[in-house]
Formats: sequence, structure tokens, C-alpha cells
Amino acid sequence: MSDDCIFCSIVDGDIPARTVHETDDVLAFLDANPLAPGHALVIPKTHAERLGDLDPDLAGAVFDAVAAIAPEIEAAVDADGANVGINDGEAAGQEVPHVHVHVVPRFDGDGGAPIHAVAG
Ligand code: D5M
Repeated sequence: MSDDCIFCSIVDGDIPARTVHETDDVLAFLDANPLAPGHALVIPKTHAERLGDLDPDLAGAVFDAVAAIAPEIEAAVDADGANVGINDGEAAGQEVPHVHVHVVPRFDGDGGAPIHAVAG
């Protein structure tokens, strides 16, 4: 728990979120500002600001959850694929300083950019 961390407040139940997956170590919930229907965030319940701050076992648990829910989310919104990624650090666009993996459903012909186009 970190004071003033919005995602820690979600973990603690002090801020509502639409949970899509939960384990002892990991929480996944719908993004409040979705880039596509079903856009979800997967976070470690323990506060870590950057990927490099995250315990490796916990990083594994987060990725296990991502691998489990990405196909389920795709199926739920009838998507054709998904972008899965982390904005790691302010320079990369990280706005919430608690590690989170974006799962963004993609649809054939949706016109969005692939991750490798993000930084030009
Ligand atoms: O992405 C941070 C993401 O966090 C951004 O897509 C909005 C989302 N967000 C912010 N507050 C909330 C709450 N309260 N619920 C759900 N989603 C939220 P970043 O990679 O840091 O730029």
C-alpha cells in the first residue's frame, strides 16, 4: 500500500472498479478511460511504481493473469486480437505510478496503431 496511490485504493476497495479477475496477488479491472471495449488493466496488489521495482515472482503472477484474461476479454467483446503493454516511466507515458499492464482489445480494420508504432 502506498498513500495517495489510486490503484492501491482500488485494491483496498476505497475506490470502485469493475473487476474482471482477481487472485491473492493480482487484480484486473476495466480501464476508466478505455481505448477500446474491454480495455483492462492488470496490476500487482502490492505497490510497485516501475516494472524494475516489481518482485520477479509477482511479475510472473501478473503475466500469468494477463495470459489468462486476454483471450477471455477478446472473446467477451468479440475482438480479433489485443495489444498488451506497459507504459513504464513518465517518459513512456505512465500516468499512474503503480505498475499496470494494459490489455487493449483490437478489431480487424479498427485503424489503431500497433505498439511498435507508438514511439515513432
Ligand atoms: O495508464 C493509466 C490508465 O489508468 C489510464 O488508461 C486510465 C486508467 N485509470 C486511471 N484511474 C483509473 C481508475 N480509477 N479506474 C480505472 N482505470 C483508471 P498509464 O499507462 O499510466 O498512462
